[in-house]
Amino acid sequence: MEGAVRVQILSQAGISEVPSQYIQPPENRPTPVTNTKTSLSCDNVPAIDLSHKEKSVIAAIQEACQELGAFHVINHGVPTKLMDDLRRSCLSFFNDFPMEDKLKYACQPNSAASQGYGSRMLVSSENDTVLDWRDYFDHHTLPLSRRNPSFWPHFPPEYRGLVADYSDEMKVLAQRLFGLISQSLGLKASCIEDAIGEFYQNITASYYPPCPQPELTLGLQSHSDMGAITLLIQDDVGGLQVLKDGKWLTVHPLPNAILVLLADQTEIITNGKYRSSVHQAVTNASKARLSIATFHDPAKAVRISPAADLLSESSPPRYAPVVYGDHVSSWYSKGPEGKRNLDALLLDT
Ligand SMILES: O=C(O)CCC(=O)C(=O)O
Repeated sequence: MEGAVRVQILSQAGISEVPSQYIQPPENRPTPVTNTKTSLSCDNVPAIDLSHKEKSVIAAIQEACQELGAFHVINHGVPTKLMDDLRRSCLSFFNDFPMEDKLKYACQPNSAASQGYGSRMLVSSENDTVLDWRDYFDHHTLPLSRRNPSFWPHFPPEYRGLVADYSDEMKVLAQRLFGLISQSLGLKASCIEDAIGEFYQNITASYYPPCPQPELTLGLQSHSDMGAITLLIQDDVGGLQVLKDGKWLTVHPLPNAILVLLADQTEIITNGKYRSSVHQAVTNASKARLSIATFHDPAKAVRISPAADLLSESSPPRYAPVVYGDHVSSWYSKGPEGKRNLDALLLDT
């Protein structure tokens, strides 16, 4: 369970071998990013310019969603300065302040998805759970009633204002993307947003300290996100990979871009026409890496099922309806293992 150990402490101790809990079984170990035979380049992760004509944007989104479930957006309207300031501020929280001060914001032990400073994502107490080489800070940002800024770092001083401003910008962008994604399937623009209802938004800053044995570890294990859509920014270090046709594509950082990752509820609502993106983060030996993911999810009580307008006799539902909170509980207790919780909802068609 969530103890006081943070990966950064291990990394800073100068160990030459990672503790055994962080060693992945051979089949899950990363392929070296430099090995171009097995790790394809990110040219396959398209960058979609949102300032182009809507018709061409919708066509590009349709292709990207069908091919990969992941794409960059550029000219997205989110101020570059805000993205840079937030990245700098999050990095400063992890790098510039004493551990004892940071631990005042520690996540609650034994509780899934509690906000705060943590390291261990799953609530499973099984000893065989392999740990991620990652520390994080998770914020509950929307609806406003979930916000408890006293739980957000008071240092560096600008941190809390930046998270609040960034939350607003991400909400607007997520709404715009849901409209475009719905239209790319011939649905009315509000279709996906209507299915999700009020957004539950979390912002998670992930910090991956240098790792002495990157070939044995993962910064974040293979998973698809359980909600509806994730908007991710990263620094220039790189380490994110998305799965395509059984191979890991490295998503090289694209300055000022925002990466869009389709998540499980969008796969259900689109009846599998669009798949959620399976992704993982790898570590490296020399440089800490930072990413900031903004998750947009339904409320726990919302029941998600394939959109009626996509169903017909020749296109029956492929997923059983699910109450979102049940999907979340299953994800946190069993672990993601790629997409096993979503696959469990697949119907025989
Ligand atoms: O660090 C990354 O690039 C991935 C983060 C991520 O997948 C997550 O927070 O769920």
